Amino acid sequence: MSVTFTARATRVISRCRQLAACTEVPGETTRPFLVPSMHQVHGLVRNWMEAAGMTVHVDAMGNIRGLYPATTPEAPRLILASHLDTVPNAGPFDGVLGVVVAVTLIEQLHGQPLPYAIEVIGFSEEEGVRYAKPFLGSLAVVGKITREILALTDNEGITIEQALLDFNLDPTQLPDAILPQNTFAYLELHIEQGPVLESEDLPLGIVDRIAGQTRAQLIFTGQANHAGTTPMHLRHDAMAAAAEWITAVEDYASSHQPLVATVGKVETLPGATNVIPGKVTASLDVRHADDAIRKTAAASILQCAKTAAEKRGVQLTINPQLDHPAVPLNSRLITMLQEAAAHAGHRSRTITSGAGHDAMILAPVIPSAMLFLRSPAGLSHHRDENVLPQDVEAAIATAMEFLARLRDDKTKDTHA
Ligand code: HGY
Ligand code: MN
Ligand code: MN
Repeated sequence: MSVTFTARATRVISRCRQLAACTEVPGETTRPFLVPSMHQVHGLVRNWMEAAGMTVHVDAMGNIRGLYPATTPEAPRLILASHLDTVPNAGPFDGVLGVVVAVTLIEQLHGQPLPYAIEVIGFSEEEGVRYAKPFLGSLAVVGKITREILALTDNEGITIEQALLDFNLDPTQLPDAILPQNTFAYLELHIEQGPVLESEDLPLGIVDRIAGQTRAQLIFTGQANHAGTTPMHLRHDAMAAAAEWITAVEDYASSHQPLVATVGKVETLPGATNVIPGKVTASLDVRHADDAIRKTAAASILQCAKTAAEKRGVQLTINPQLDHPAVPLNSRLITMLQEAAAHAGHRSRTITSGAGHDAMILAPVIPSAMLFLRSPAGLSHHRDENVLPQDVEAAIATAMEFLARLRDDKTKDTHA
Protein backbone atom coordinates (compact mmCIF):
# COMPACT_ATOMS: atom_id res chain seq x y z
CA MET A 1 0.00 0.00 0.00
CA SER A 2 1.51 3.37 -0.95
CA VAL A 3 2.55 5.84 1.77
CA THR A 4 -0.01 8.31 0.41
CA PHE A 5 -2.83 5.96 1.39
CA THR A 6 -1.72 5.41 4.98
CA ALA A 7 -0.88 9.15 5.34
CA ARG A 8 -4.47 10.14 4.59
CA ALA A 9 -5.84 7.54 7.02
CA THR A 10 -3.40 8.65 9.70
CA ARG A 11 -4.46 12.25 9.19
CA VAL A 12 -8.15 11.31 9.55
CA ILE A 13 -7.42 9.72 12.92
CA SER A 14 -5.31 12.68 14.00
CA ARG A 15 -8.11 15.11 13.10
CA CYS A 16 -10.67 13.05 15.04
CA ARG A 17 -8.42 13.19 18.09
CA GLN A 18 -7.98 16.94 17.59
CA LEU A 19 -11.78 17.37 17.69
CA ALA A 20 -11.98 15.10 20.74
CA ALA A 21 -10.00 17.73 22.65
CA CYS A 22 -12.87 20.21 22.08
CA THR A 23 -14.80 19.43 25.25
CA GLU A 24 -16.79 20.82 28.18
CA VAL A 25 -14.88 18.60 30.62
CA PRO A 26 -11.06 18.80 30.56
CA GLY A 27 -9.46 15.36 30.29
CA GLU A 28 -12.47 13.70 28.65
CA THR A 29 -14.60 14.20 25.52
CA THR A 30 -18.01 15.55 26.51
CA ARG A 31 -19.70 17.75 23.89
CA PRO A 32 -23.50 17.87 23.98
CA PHE A 33 -25.76 19.98 21.76
CA LEU A 34 -24.48 23.56 21.06
CA VAL A 35 -22.13 23.85 24.00
CA PRO A 36 -19.30 26.43 23.74
CA SER A 37 -16.74 23.80 22.67
CA MET A 38 -18.82 23.16 19.51
CA HIS A 39 -17.61 26.58 18.30
CA GLN A 40 -14.03 25.22 18.44
CA VAL A 41 -15.12 22.14 16.46
CA HIS A 42 -16.76 24.37 13.84
CA GLY A 43 -13.57 26.43 13.56
CA LEU A 44 -11.44 23.37 12.77
CA VAL A 45 -13.99 21.70 10.47
CA ARG A 46 -14.61 24.98 8.61
CA ASN A 47 -10.86 25.31 7.89
CA TRP A 48 -10.64 21.75 6.58
CA MET A 49 -13.78 22.14 4.46
CA GLU A 50 -12.68 25.46 2.93
CA ALA A 51 -9.18 24.12 2.21
CA ALA A 52 -10.86 21.25 0.33
CA GLY A 53 -12.74 23.72 -1.90
CA MET A 54 -16.11 23.85 -0.14
CA THR A 55 -18.23 26.88 0.71
CA VAL A 56 -19.20 26.61 4.37
CA HIS A 57 -22.06 27.82 6.54
CA VAL A 58 -23.68 26.89 9.85
CA ASP A 59 -27.44 26.45 9.54
CA ALA A 60 -30.10 27.54 12.04
CA MET A 61 -29.90 24.22 13.96
CA GLY A 62 -26.13 24.49 14.32
CA ASN A 63 -25.22 21.97 11.60
CA ILE A 64 -21.97 22.90 9.90
CA ARG A 65 -22.33 22.42 6.14
CA GLY A 66 -19.76 22.41 3.33
CA LEU A 67 -20.88 22.43 -0.31
CA TYR A 68 -18.60 21.07 -3.03
CA PRO A 69 -20.03 22.35 -6.36
CA ALA A 70 -20.81 20.21 -9.40
CA THR A 71 -20.01 20.80 -13.06
CA THR A 72 -23.39 22.57 -13.40
CA PRO A 73 -25.33 24.63 -10.81
CA GLU A 74 -28.59 22.68 -11.14
CA ALA A 75 -26.88 19.28 -10.73
CA PRO A 76 -28.32 16.83 -8.14
CA ARG A 77 -26.81 16.67 -4.67
CA LEU A 78 -25.24 13.88 -2.59
CA ILE A 79 -25.08 14.25 1.20
CA LEU A 80 -22.14 12.88 3.19
CA ALA A 81 -22.78 13.40 6.90
CA SER A 82 -22.66 12.32 10.51
CA HIS A 83 -22.82 14.03 13.92
CA LEU A 84 -20.38 16.15 15.94
CA ASP A 85 -22.02 15.99 19.37
CA THR A 86 -20.97 13.28 21.84
CA VAL A 87 -22.16 11.34 24.86
CA PRO A 88 -20.43 12.15 28.17
CA ASN A 89 -16.82 10.88 28.37
CA ALA A 90 -17.07 9.68 24.78
CA GLY A 91 -14.52 8.23 22.43
CA PRO A 92 -12.99 10.30 19.60
CA PHE A 93 -14.69 8.59 16.63
CA ASP A 94 -18.47 8.18 17.19
CA GLY A 95 -20.02 10.57 14.62
CA VAL A 96 -16.90 12.68 14.16
CA LEU A 97 -15.19 10.03 12.00
CA GLY A 98 -17.95 10.24 9.40
CA VAL A 99 -17.57 14.00 9.04
CA VAL A 100 -13.76 13.92 8.92
CA VAL A 101 -13.67 11.09 6.34
CA ALA A 102 -16.26 12.95 4.24
CA VAL A 103 -13.99 16.01 4.11
CA THR A 104 -11.09 13.71 3.21
CA LEU A 105 -13.09 12.31 0.29
CA ILE A 106 -13.60 15.86 -1.02
CA GLU A 107 -9.85 16.48 -0.66
CA GLN A 108 -9.24 13.42 -2.84
CA LEU A 109 -11.20 15.10 -5.66
CA HIS A 110 -8.50 17.82 -5.87
CA GLY A 111 -10.97 20.44 -7.03
CA GLN A 112 -12.25 18.35 -9.94
CA PRO A 113 -16.06 18.72 -10.10
CA LEU A 114 -18.38 15.73 -10.46
CA PRO A 115 -21.70 15.66 -12.34
CA TYR A 116 -23.33 16.01 -8.92
CA ALA A 117 -22.72 18.34 -5.98
CA ILE A 118 -21.63 16.99 -2.59
CA GLU A 119 -22.75 18.54 0.69
CA VAL A 120 -20.85 17.47 3.81
CA ILE A 121 -22.85 18.01 7.01
CA GLY A 122 -21.66 17.82 10.61
CA PHE A 123 -24.93 17.43 12.52
CA SER A 124 -25.20 19.41 15.77
CA GLU A 125 -27.13 16.85 17.80
CA GLU A 126 -27.69 13.09 17.36
CA GLU A 127 -27.18 11.57 20.81
CA GLY A 128 -30.11 13.19 22.64
CA VAL A 129 -28.03 13.91 25.75
CA ARG A 130 -28.87 17.57 26.51
CA TYR A 131 -32.60 17.56 25.63
CA ALA A 132 -33.45 13.82 25.69
CA LYS A 133 -34.46 14.38 22.04
CA PRO A 134 -32.03 12.77 19.60
CA PHE A 135 -31.45 13.66 15.93
CA LEU A 136 -32.19 17.43 16.21
CA GLY A 137 -29.60 18.21 13.49
CA SER A 138 -30.91 15.73 10.92
CA LEU A 139 -34.56 16.48 11.81
CA ALA A 140 -33.83 20.10 10.85
CA VAL A 141 -32.55 19.20 7.36
CA VAL A 142 -35.71 17.18 6.63
CA GLY A 143 -37.96 19.96 7.95
CA LYS A 144 -39.25 18.19 11.08
CA ILE A 145 -38.42 20.68 13.83
CA THR A 146 -41.71 21.75 15.44
CA ARG A 147 -42.64 24.48 17.96
CA GLU A 148 -43.01 21.73 20.55
CA ILE A 149 -39.44 20.58 19.96
CA LEU A 150 -38.09 24.15 20.19
CA ALA A 151 -39.86 24.49 23.55
CA LEU A 152 -38.14 21.46 25.12
CA THR A 153 -35.95 22.42 28.10
CA ASP A 154 -32.65 21.06 29.41
CA ASN A 155 -31.71 20.54 33.09
CA GLU A 156 -31.14 24.29 33.46
CA GLY A 157 -34.56 25.11 32.00
CA ILE A 158 -33.03 26.48 28.77
CA THR A 159 -35.27 25.84 25.75
CA ILE A 160 -33.84 24.58 22.48
CA GLU A 161 -34.93 27.89 20.96
CA GLN A 162 -32.88 29.77 23.56
CA ALA A 163 -29.92 27.41 23.04
CA LEU A 164 -29.98 28.32 19.34
CA LEU A 165 -30.00 32.06 20.17
CA ASP A 166 -27.20 31.56 22.73
CA PHE A 167 -25.14 29.93 19.94
CA ASN A 168 -25.73 33.03 17.75
CA LEU A 169 -28.24 31.19 15.54
CA ASP A 170 -31.62 32.40 14.30
CA PRO A 171 -34.46 29.87 14.76
CA THR A 172 -36.61 31.80 12.27
CA GLN A 173 -34.14 30.63 9.59
CA LEU A 174 -34.83 26.91 10.21
CA PRO A 175 -36.74 26.51 6.91
CA ASP A 176 -33.48 27.38 5.09
CA ALA A 177 -31.85 24.30 6.65
CA ILE A 178 -34.07 21.94 4.68
CA LEU A 179 -32.25 19.96 1.99
CA PRO A 180 -33.00 20.91 -1.63
CA GLN A 181 -35.43 18.82 -3.70
CA ASN A 182 -32.57 17.62 -5.93
CA THR A 183 -30.87 15.70 -3.10
CA PHE A 184 -30.62 12.18 -4.51
CA ALA A 185 -28.65 10.15 -1.96
CA TYR A 186 -27.23 10.13 1.58
CA LEU A 187 -24.12 8.23 2.75
CA GLU A 188 -22.97 8.08 6.37
CA LEU A 189 -19.67 6.54 7.41
CA HIS A 190 -19.57 5.49 11.06
CA ILE A 191 -17.81 3.11 13.43
CA GLU A 192 -19.79 -0.09 14.05
CA GLN A 193 -19.78 0.49 17.82
CA GLY A 194 -20.11 -3.26 18.34
CA PRO A 195 -18.12 -6.53 18.14
CA VAL A 196 -19.39 -8.14 14.91
CA LEU A 197 -16.84 -6.95 12.33
CA GLU A 198 -13.91 -7.58 14.66
CA SER A 199 -15.23 -11.08 15.47
CA GLU A 200 -15.10 -11.90 11.73
CA ASP A 201 -11.88 -9.96 11.11
CA LEU A 202 -13.64 -7.65 8.65
CA PRO A 203 -12.70 -4.00 8.10
CA LEU A 204 -16.06 -2.84 6.74
CA GLY A 205 -19.79 -3.39 7.24
CA ILE A 206 -22.59 -2.31 4.90
CA VAL A 207 -25.72 -1.53 6.89
CA ASP A 208 -28.98 -3.12 5.70
CA ARG A 209 -31.19 -1.96 8.56
CA ILE A 210 -31.04 0.21 11.67
CA ALA A 211 -32.77 -1.16 14.77
CA GLY A 212 -35.78 0.68 16.19
CA GLN A 213 -35.52 2.45 19.55
CA THR A 214 -37.82 3.03 22.50
CA ARG A 215 -36.60 5.59 25.05
CA ALA A 216 -38.47 6.69 28.19
CA GLN A 217 -38.00 8.39 31.56
CA LEU A 218 -39.44 6.66 34.64
CA ILE A 219 -40.01 8.54 37.90
CA PHE A 220 -40.53 6.45 41.06
CA THR A 221 -42.03 8.68 43.78
CA GLY A 222 -42.10 7.13 47.26
CA GLN A 223 -41.65 8.70 50.69
CA ALA A 224 -38.37 10.08 51.95
CA ASN A 225 -37.98 9.18 55.62
CA HIS A 226 -35.50 8.54 58.37
CA ALA A 227 -33.27 5.52 57.61
CA GLY A 228 -32.88 4.70 61.30
CA THR A 229 -36.39 4.94 62.63
CA THR A 230 -38.63 3.75 59.79
CA PRO A 231 -39.44 0.02 60.01
CA MET A 232 -39.04 -1.88 56.71
CA HIS A 233 -42.75 -2.70 56.43
CA LEU A 234 -43.72 0.98 56.73
CA ARG A 235 -41.43 2.25 53.96
CA HIS A 236 -42.22 3.55 50.44
CA ASP A 237 -38.68 3.19 49.16
CA ALA A 238 -38.34 4.60 45.63
CA MET A 239 -34.82 3.20 45.24
CA ALA A 240 -35.84 -0.36 46.18
CA ALA A 241 -38.67 -0.19 43.62
CA ALA A 242 -36.31 1.08 40.93
CA ALA A 243 -33.66 -1.48 41.83
CA GLU A 244 -36.12 -4.38 41.51
CA TRP A 245 -37.19 -2.98 38.15
CA ILE A 246 -33.66 -2.50 36.83
CA THR A 247 -32.78 -6.15 37.43
CA ALA A 248 -36.10 -7.11 35.79
CA VAL A 249 -35.05 -5.09 32.71
CA GLU A 250 -31.80 -7.06 32.49
CA ASP A 251 -33.59 -10.39 33.06
CA TYR A 252 -36.19 -9.67 30.36
CA ALA A 253 -33.68 -8.61 27.70
CA SER A 254 -31.29 -11.47 28.54
CA SER A 255 -34.08 -13.96 27.97
CA HIS A 256 -35.27 -12.30 24.74
CA GLN A 257 -32.00 -11.72 22.83
CA PRO A 258 -31.02 -10.17 20.44
CA LEU A 259 -33.28 -7.60 22.13
CA VAL A 260 -31.25 -5.13 24.20
CA ALA A 261 -32.55 -2.97 27.03
CA THR A 262 -30.58 -0.54 29.17
CA VAL A 263 -31.09 1.68 32.19
CA GLY A 264 -28.25 4.13 31.62
CA LYS A 265 -29.06 6.96 34.02
CA VAL A 266 -30.44 6.95 37.57
CA GLU A 267 -30.87 10.01 39.81
CA THR A 268 -32.00 9.67 43.40
CA LEU A 269 -33.35 12.24 45.85
CA PRO A 270 -32.57 13.44 48.40
CA GLY A 271 -29.39 11.35 47.97
CA ALA A 272 -28.23 11.01 51.60
CA THR A 273 -26.97 7.86 53.31
CA ASN A 274 -29.40 8.17 56.21
CA VAL A 275 -32.55 9.05 54.21
CA ILE A 276 -34.84 6.55 52.51
CA PRO A 277 -34.91 7.66 48.83
CA GLY A 278 -38.13 9.52 48.12
CA LYS A 279 -37.70 9.95 44.37
CA VAL A 280 -35.75 8.05 41.73
CA THR A 281 -35.62 9.10 38.05
CA ALA A 282 -34.39 6.43 35.64
CA SER A 283 -33.91 6.16 31.88
CA LEU A 284 -34.94 3.28 29.63
CA ASP A 285 -33.54 2.37 26.20
CA VAL A 286 -34.94 -0.66 24.32
CA ARG A 287 -33.74 -1.74 20.84
CA HIS A 288 -34.63 -4.43 18.33
CA ALA A 289 -34.64 -4.71 14.52
CA ASP A 290 -38.27 -5.93 14.63
CA ASP A 291 -40.69 -3.22 15.79
CA ALA A 292 -43.37 -5.62 17.04
CA ILE A 293 -40.85 -7.41 19.27
CA ARG A 294 -39.48 -4.08 20.55
CA LYS A 295 -42.94 -2.71 21.38
CA THR A 296 -43.98 -5.91 23.17
CA ALA A 297 -40.74 -5.86 25.12
CA ALA A 298 -41.12 -2.20 26.11
CA ALA A 299 -44.69 -2.83 27.31
CA SER A 300 -43.59 -5.85 29.39
CA ILE A 301 -40.64 -3.96 30.88
CA LEU A 302 -42.84 -1.01 31.84
CA GLN A 303 -45.33 -3.39 33.44
CA CYS A 304 -42.48 -4.69 35.62
CA ALA A 305 -41.92 -1.11 36.80
CA LYS A 306 -45.60 -0.73 37.72
CA THR A 307 -45.51 -3.99 39.71
CA ALA A 308 -42.31 -3.05 41.56
CA ALA A 309 -43.76 0.35 42.46
CA GLU A 310 -47.22 -0.89 43.50
CA LYS A 311 -45.88 -3.48 45.96
CA ARG A 312 -44.13 -0.68 47.86
CA GLY A 313 -46.83 1.98 47.66
CA VAL A 314 -44.58 3.98 45.30
CA GLN A 315 -46.11 6.14 42.55
CA LEU A 316 -44.78 5.64 39.00
CA THR A 317 -44.71 8.23 36.21
CA ILE A 318 -43.66 7.11 32.72
CA ASN A 319 -42.58 9.84 30.27
CA PRO A 320 -42.17 8.41 26.74
CA GLN A 321 -39.25 10.11 24.93
CA LEU A 322 -38.75 8.19 21.70
CA ASP A 323 -40.51 5.48 19.73
CA HIS A 324 -38.53 5.25 16.51
CA PRO A 325 -39.24 2.40 14.09
CA ALA A 326 -36.51 0.25 12.59
CA VAL A 327 -35.34 1.70 9.27
CA PRO A 328 -34.29 -0.31 6.19
CA LEU A 329 -31.59 1.34 4.05
CA ASN A 330 -31.62 1.63 0.29
CA SER A 331 -31.01 -1.72 -1.48
CA ARG A 332 -29.63 -0.11 -4.67
CA LEU A 333 -27.05 1.89 -2.69
CA ILE A 334 -26.25 -1.16 -0.54
CA THR A 335 -25.40 -3.11 -3.68
CA MET A 336 -23.35 -0.19 -5.00
CA LEU A 337 -21.38 -0.08 -1.73
CA GLN A 338 -20.82 -3.85 -1.80
CA GLU A 339 -19.51 -3.64 -5.37
CA ALA A 340 -17.38 -0.60 -4.51
CA ALA A 341 -15.78 -2.39 -1.54
CA ALA A 342 -15.05 -5.49 -3.62
CA HIS A 343 -13.63 -3.40 -6.48
CA ALA A 344 -11.42 -1.53 -4.00
CA GLY A 345 -10.17 -4.93 -2.77
CA HIS A 346 -11.74 -4.87 0.69
CA ARG A 347 -13.85 -7.54 2.38
CA SER A 348 -17.19 -6.55 3.90
CA ARG A 349 -20.50 -7.98 5.08
CA THR A 350 -23.98 -6.59 5.47
CA ILE A 351 -24.84 -5.80 9.04
CA THR A 352 -27.84 -4.56 11.02
CA SER A 353 -27.07 -1.56 13.21
CA GLY A 354 -28.04 -1.80 16.87
CA ALA A 355 -26.92 1.81 17.27
CA GLY A 356 -29.14 4.64 16.11
CA HIS A 357 -27.86 7.05 13.46
CA ASP A 358 -28.90 10.17 11.59
CA ALA A 359 -29.45 7.90 8.59
CA MET A 360 -32.68 6.81 10.37
CA ILE A 361 -34.03 10.32 9.84
CA LEU A 362 -32.81 10.72 6.25
CA ALA A 363 -33.68 7.23 4.92
CA PRO A 364 -37.47 7.69 4.85
CA VAL A 365 -37.06 10.72 2.55
CA ILE A 366 -33.77 10.16 0.64
CA PRO A 367 -32.14 6.92 -0.58
CA SER A 368 -29.62 6.32 2.20
CA ALA A 369 -26.70 4.04 2.96
CA MET A 370 -24.18 3.53 5.77
CA LEU A 371 -20.64 2.18 5.72
CA PHE A 372 -19.33 0.85 9.04
CA LEU A 373 -15.71 0.59 10.10
CA ARG A 374 -14.61 -2.12 12.56
CA SER A 375 -14.64 -1.15 16.26
CA PRO A 376 -11.58 -2.67 17.96
CA ALA A 377 -12.69 -4.52 21.13
CA GLY A 378 -16.27 -3.72 20.04
CA LEU A 379 -15.98 -0.67 22.27
CA SER A 380 -17.89 2.61 21.87
CA HIS A 381 -19.47 5.35 23.98
CA HIS A 382 -16.19 4.93 25.88
CA ARG A 383 -12.95 6.93 25.95
CA ASP A 384 -10.98 3.91 24.59
CA GLU A 385 -13.15 3.74 21.44
CA ASN A 386 -10.77 3.24 18.53
CA VAL A 387 -10.43 2.70 14.78
CA LEU A 388 -7.63 1.10 12.73
CA PRO A 389 -5.75 3.14 10.09
CA GLN A 390 -6.03 0.27 7.59
CA ASP A 391 -9.83 0.26 8.07
CA VAL A 392 -9.97 4.03 7.57
CA GLU A 393 -8.00 3.50 4.37
CA ALA A 394 -10.39 0.73 3.27
CA ALA A 395 -13.34 3.04 3.93
CA ILE A 396 -11.79 5.92 1.96
CA ALA A 397 -10.97 3.66 -1.00
CA THR A 398 -14.45 2.12 -0.95
CA ALA A 399 -16.19 5.48 -0.66
CA MET A 400 -14.11 6.96 -3.51
CA GLU A 401 -15.16 4.00 -5.69
CA PHE A 402 -18.78 4.60 -4.59
CA LEU A 403 -18.53 8.26 -5.65
CA ALA A 404 -17.16 7.16 -9.01
CA ARG A 405 -20.05 4.75 -9.54
CA LEU A 406 -22.55 7.48 -8.69
CA ARG A 407 -21.20 9.46 -11.65
CA ASP A 408 -22.80 6.95 -14.00
CA ASP A 409 -25.84 6.25 -11.84
CA LYS A 410 -28.83 7.33 -13.91
CA THR A 411 -31.29 7.54 -11.01
CA LYS A 412 -29.55 10.66 -9.70
CA ASP A 413 -30.52 12.50 -12.87
CA THR A 414 -34.20 12.07 -12.00
CA HIS A 415 -33.51 14.45 -9.10
CA ALA A 416 -31.84 17.13 -11.18
O1 HGY B 1 -27.55 5.70 21.00
C1 HGY B 1 -27.19 5.41 19.88
O2 HGY B 1 -27.53 4.38 19.36
C2 HGY B 1 -26.30 6.33 19.09
O3 HGY B 1 -24.99 6.19 19.52
N1 HGY B 1 -26.76 7.68 19.22
MN1 MN C 1 -23.35 7.57 19.85
MN1 MN D 1 -23.06 8.00 16.42
